[in-house]
Amino acid sequence: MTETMKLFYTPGVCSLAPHVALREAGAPFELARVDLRTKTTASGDNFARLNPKGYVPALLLPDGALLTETAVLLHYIADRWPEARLAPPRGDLVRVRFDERLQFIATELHKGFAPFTLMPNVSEESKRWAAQRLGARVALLAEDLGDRPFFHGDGFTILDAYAYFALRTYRYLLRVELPGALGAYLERLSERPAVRAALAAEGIQ
Ligand SMILES: N[C@@H](CCC(=O)N[C@@H](CS)C(=O)NCC(=O)O)C(=O)O
Repeated sequence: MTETMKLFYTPGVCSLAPHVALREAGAPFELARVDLRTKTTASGDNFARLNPKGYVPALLLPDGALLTETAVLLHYIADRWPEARLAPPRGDLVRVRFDERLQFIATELHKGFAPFTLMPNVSEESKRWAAQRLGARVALLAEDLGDRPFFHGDGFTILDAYAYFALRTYRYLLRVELPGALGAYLERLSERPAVRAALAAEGIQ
């Protein structure tokens, strides 16, 4: 049992999205760093025993419940701290469209990074194929954003938290410029106090 929530994270990976969202929400939480190679935490705990999925992010609630899956953590944070307005209210098509975009980032971008991260022995041809698909999806995001400041409405939401991780990772892994206004969008998000604090806490730039 813990007094506050505990976010299990690894610097710079997808756990950055809920980490930023927790800070944007002003939620009380602590961090536990996970070494994904050894599946142990910085304090020496067996992470794989705690989370049999073996991956981050995972959010341990004060009652001992463990939440996993980036999109689920983001929804949980938005629902738990509604005053932070990190997602539109449920019940109409606006929310459905919002969730559709979140799901797109989760399944079409985030999970598309594997050939450049986890997957062993990927051929150059497979990498080209994967890069081309990712590029097409990022182009759709650029079209979707247009010249708006955020992906939804006029304030930061969990969609931006997930997009921040995904676009930053895409740019880093593929060493490419982001299309349209996405580069400027990413730079703007980087200046947000919550994002800066999350990056500093994870020890990354
Ligand atoms: N389905 C999970 C996937 C999470 C995931 O891919 N986590 C990566 C870091 S971005 C990880 O911990 N990989 C280590 C592993 O799979 O062993 C989610 O959406 O949160």
